[in-house]
Amino acid sequence: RFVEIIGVPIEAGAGHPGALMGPAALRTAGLVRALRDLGHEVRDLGDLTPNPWSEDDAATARLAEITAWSRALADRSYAMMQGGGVPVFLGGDHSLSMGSVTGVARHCREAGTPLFVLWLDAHGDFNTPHTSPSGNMHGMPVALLCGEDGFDDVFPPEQRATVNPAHVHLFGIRSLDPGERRLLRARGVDVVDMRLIDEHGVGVHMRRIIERVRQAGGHLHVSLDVDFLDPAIAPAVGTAVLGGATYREAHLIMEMLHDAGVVGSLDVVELNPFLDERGKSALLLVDLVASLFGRRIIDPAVTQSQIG
Ligand code: DIR
Ligand code: MN
Ligand code: MN
Ligand code: MN
Repeated sequence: RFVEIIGVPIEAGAGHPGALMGPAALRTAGLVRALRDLGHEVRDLGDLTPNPWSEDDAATARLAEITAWSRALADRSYAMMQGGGVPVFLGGDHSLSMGSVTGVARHCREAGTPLFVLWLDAHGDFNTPHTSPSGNMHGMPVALLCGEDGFDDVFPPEQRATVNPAHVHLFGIRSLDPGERRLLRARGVDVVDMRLIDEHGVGVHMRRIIERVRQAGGHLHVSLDVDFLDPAIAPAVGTAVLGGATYREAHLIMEMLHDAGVVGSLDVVELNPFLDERGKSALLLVDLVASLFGRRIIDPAVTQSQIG
């Protein structure tokens, strides 16, 4: 299968400006070349352009902008899925997943394929307009995707994705707001927080999640928020939280996902190049995506022969 890349330069969902430069920074860091070097056919579709939105009312301008992007992206994401490639959505802030996953979910629903979501993030992104302390929509996409109330402006109900909350795996979590924590518990979302990762290691939980997707014959959508990573290795985020995933934890996740062959679509979001240190975070993200698409330290046949 070929890989199809699309930039989604939106920052209206974040509290700090800068994420709209994310797609450009990921391209500059060599994303397309890294995937081609692995032997993949890669098509770069450039950046998405939404329909114009009205900014007359300052109070609702950000909502109007996110709505325009979400609707355009849901249509494009669905078309990319129907085309048979593996779509990679370059953010842009995490509100873009409202559109990307809505399109993926529509494809999966029509194809009768169970959809699972792996959300790699410091945050739960399960706020609604009623629970959000900040009002920033990058903290809300999982709630929208799981059918929570308060999002009728973004998608009319009949166009809304309905992702089963029991098929969502939040991973790397270390910051939840009180309202979203209550909602996550009530909806039965699987939350692998940093405490569980520290105690068991990422491998245990990744094996559990991968096995579940495999047994269902499912499609796994991976949504990678830069703030999943520890800010020491990925400083280019507006909402850094200490105690994130290490370099090897992140690579191991990508390597296991590649070997399992279950990933059908990917978001790489929240990169804010304005806050980066000489491209360090962008380069790390490119390396992680390369691991997800098959880059490995040593050929598995060689390893096998050495361990018998
Ligand atoms: C916070 C931060 N929970 C909010 N969320 C972020 O604004 O809802 N998500 N930064 O990535
Ligand atoms: Mn499919
Ligand atoms: Mn986050
Ligand atoms: Mn996020």
